[in-house]
Amino acid sequence: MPQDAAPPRGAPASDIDPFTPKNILDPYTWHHELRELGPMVWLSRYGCYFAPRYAEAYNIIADYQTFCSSAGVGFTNFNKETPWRQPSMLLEADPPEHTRRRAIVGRILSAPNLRAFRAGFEVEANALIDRLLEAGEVEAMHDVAQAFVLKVFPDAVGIADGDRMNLIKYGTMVFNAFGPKNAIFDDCMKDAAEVAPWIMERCLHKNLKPGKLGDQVYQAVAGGQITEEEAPILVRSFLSAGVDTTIYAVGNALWSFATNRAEWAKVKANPALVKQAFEEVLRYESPFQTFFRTTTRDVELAGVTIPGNEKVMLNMGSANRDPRKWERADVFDISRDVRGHVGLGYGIHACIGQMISRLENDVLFTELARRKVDFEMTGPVQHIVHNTLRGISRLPMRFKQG
Ligand code: OVV
Repeated sequence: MPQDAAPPRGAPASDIDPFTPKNILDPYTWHHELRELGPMVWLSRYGCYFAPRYAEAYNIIADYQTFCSSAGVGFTNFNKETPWRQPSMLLEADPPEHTRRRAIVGRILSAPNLRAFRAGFEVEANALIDRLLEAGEVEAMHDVAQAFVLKVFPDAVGIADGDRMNLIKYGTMVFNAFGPKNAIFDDCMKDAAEVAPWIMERCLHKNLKPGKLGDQVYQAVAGGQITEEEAPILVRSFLSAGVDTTIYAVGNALWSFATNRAEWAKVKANPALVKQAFEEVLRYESPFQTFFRTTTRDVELAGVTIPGNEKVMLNMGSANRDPRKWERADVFDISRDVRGHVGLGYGIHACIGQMISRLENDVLFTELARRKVDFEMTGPVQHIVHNTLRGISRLPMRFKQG
């Protein structure tokens, strides 16, 4: 798999493969090993560098000119290989193009512009909670996380009902494609020929409900701020980035609470803690784990010289559990000072959808807490085997009135 592997200069090498099913299912063991090995590690199997600790990950994200995004934020270097889809105009772009587009989309996804959605999300959350209490035992990924997010988020974008599982299939492709082209990638790309055109069709103005978030992107075309060609690709970003991430965040939150019951007890006693608890979920079980940057020049970092046009791997899950930064890093503690976690990245490429994702989580868990709902595991959890995301595929749970 190595691309044209450059020799490591001053970096310790490791032959750990972050993308085996075993290492995907237990990421924290190899994160720990590689953080201990050094601040910059050469992954010999892939011919790329990895910055496993918080400090270097932070510095790399900050220096977007040296560590660029336009060559892709996956393992594939767009300077050397053609990407599987037209690059994202936000994620896989650099200033100045990125800056202009981000300003427009950022306004659409800003907290003030999203406020109008809260009441509707609350209605959906309460209807869902009624169903959960009625059912008792559920598979919470399907019956809670997917049920809620696949209802409220596409509605907010203005996507018609029907076939919404395609959104999950597409997100799975997009995020797995950030990894190497392994069996995980091949497997999820099987449906690409049907699902990718379905997504692009949903991004056309005529298929977006007036007044919702997708339509608002097209309003910016009318205002001359973005071009006609950019609009559907920007709407595509909503559908690429907003579905799986939030579903797994909800699942990771449910699981973190169910396995740390004292933390849920705190939230139930004081629903105002939901917001800070969610930040701790993003630190402790970061849904978006692995991504890459590409060097635009030779650069020295932590005593290691990285040549230009090389991939550098980052892992937010590893940075978010670096004991150099966090006390009791492996403990889920909603009372900790969680500021500075990089679960949503930061800087010019910080998650642009974080306000709507936070809103979804905030509404769901606030309503659960306000109604004093309890939930517990009724069987073993099963995590997803995924090149990029940390999430759950099976989460058997019982919901009851606490
Ligand atoms: C953050 C993110 C993940 C996946 C896709 C995109 C963004 C996009 O903009 O398409």
